[in-house]
Amino acid sequence: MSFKLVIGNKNYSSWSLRAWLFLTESGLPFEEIRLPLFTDAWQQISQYTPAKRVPVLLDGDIRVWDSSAIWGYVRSQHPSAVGWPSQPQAQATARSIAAEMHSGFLGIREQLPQNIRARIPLERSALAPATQQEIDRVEQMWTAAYGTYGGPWLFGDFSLADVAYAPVALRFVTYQIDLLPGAQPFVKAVQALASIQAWASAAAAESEVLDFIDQLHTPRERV
Ligand SMILES: N[C@@H](CCC(=O)N[C@@H](CS)C(=O)NCC(=O)O)C(=O)O
Repeated sequence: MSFKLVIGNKNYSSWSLRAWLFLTESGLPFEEIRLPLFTDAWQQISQYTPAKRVPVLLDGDIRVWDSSAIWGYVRSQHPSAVGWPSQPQAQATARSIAAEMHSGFLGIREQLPQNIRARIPLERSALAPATQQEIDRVEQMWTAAYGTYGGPWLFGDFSLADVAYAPVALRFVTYQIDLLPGAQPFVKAVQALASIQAWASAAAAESEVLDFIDQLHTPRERV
């Protein structure tokens, strides 16, 4: 039986994108159940997960929620699904930075929320100092990964670290964040991915608008 994946809006839901990208790049068939956030349809989320958050994976009667639980569960059944680099140092760093994303970067999440179809140019200096430091950290880790492993992805082959950071790359595109040259190859690699282009087209075609995201930055803050 194939999987079903409950997701939010493609434009706004970065955790949905991670689970979707993981399954898609793993070549595993699945059906999408889209529940746009904070609409009447969103109320159905309680029938899928007590946590009331997306993504949720349905495998028959089995439900798995939280993106990292989803790829852990799927990989236990499909070991060839997208995973971690095999070389120990690469794997240690890949796991660490993916965990860093999962539990941190609150400034980026709050000030640069996912909004794939929008273009809202911001100066880095207009952001809170903590957010600027988080962008510095992401730039440093991407630059170090490309410097060490040589691309085309953070650790050579496409891995769960790339899944974890793909939505961050798209946020930097939305807000036109001026990145150091060493961090740019990752953004370009993400934008060139056919699966990401398909997701972005679907995001652009969605009709729901979340004002608290689209109106977050006042015209004065915009470049
Ligand atoms: N750590 C969770 C985060 C899930 C999450 O926060 N999802 C957001 C959408 S991107 C959500 O469902 N928000 C609904 C709400 O806050 O009520 C994961 O990895 O799946």
